[in-house]
Amino acid sequence: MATAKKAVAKKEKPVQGTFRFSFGPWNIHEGADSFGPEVRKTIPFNKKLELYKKMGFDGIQFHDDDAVPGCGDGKMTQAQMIKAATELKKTLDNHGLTAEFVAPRMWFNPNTIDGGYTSNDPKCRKYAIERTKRAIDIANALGTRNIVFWLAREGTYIREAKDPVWATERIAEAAQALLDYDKNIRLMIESKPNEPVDHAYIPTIGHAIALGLLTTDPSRIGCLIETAHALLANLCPSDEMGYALAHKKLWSVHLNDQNGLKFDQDLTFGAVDPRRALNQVRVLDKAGYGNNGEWVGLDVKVMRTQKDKGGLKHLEYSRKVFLRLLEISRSLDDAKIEALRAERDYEELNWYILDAILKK
Ligand code: 3MF
Ligand code: MG
Repeated sequence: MATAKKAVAKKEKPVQGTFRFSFGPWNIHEGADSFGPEVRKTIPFNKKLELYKKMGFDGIQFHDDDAVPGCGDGKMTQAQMIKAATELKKTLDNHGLTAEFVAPRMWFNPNTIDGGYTSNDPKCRKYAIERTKRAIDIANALGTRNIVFWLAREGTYIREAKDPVWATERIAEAAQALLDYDKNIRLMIESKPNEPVDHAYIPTIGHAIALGLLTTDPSRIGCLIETAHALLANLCPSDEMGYALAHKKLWSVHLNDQNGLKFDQDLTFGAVDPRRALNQVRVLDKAGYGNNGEWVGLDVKVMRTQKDKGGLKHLEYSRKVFLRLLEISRSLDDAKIEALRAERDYEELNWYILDAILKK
């Protein structure tokens, strides 16, 4: 029996993940929020690059204009953008860093006040698609085929502002145009249910995966799951990851933490609920996440109260928390867990997990 054989083989050598860490330059920031100005000095981009390896990170995530400043303003030619990205690739190589993805940061541009792909204004929709094509050019120059769609303003403040069928079709049309533009790239949709808009289209990972079915190449549409975004949809991040993993669609993650249904906090991974964090690490590890080159991205913000000197701790500690939880997860006795499941003794299983987390 092939299945029984597989199970035995599995027991001998359990599947484990391979974990390499990444973050984006925006995760080291000056601390401005909607109600107050910056509180820390700017760390120049080139200085940030020097910090990655020192902190144990090998991958860098980019917005298009992190990589090529000003690329969305309509003042640079396509050739100039590619040239700038090619130069940056050399700098990354010198630092031993790999570009994980490029995401078009459209939400600051006047053309996207009411969204890009779903704007009611055709000129703005065109801007969004053209800008994303340039993000693809930049990604190619940086040596990555991953394009992230965080659909910031693709939604509404009042439901009557856009037709939801039409809006879904427009997002799918944009995705199709991009898949057609470059036969090698793949799109990773980073779903989020709200903020900055009241209701975003493609609010969960189920929506993200299903969107692929509206294109001619669903195999090139996957997702990036952010802990806080799942929690803002009142969903369990590790179950969301499990769902995406079952579909072979979990191509990146943004680990962080979040105190309930409020603004997107991007707290240090595990800071609110270490058990919830353990379950995310565990589902990734058990599914062999990273064995096909997927990265562990940390989308975390340092507290606004941190002084200049402490402005990197959220990244270092998020990585540390991940690795500590990985140790805990791998120390758990799978046979014991199976036996407790079979016995339906979930109280004992509950204690087993709590005991592992709270160990002195
Ligand atoms: C917003 C986010 C974004 C995305 C980033 C990459 C600014 O809640 O999580 O961070 O992660 O734009 O697509
Ligand atoms: Mg994110």
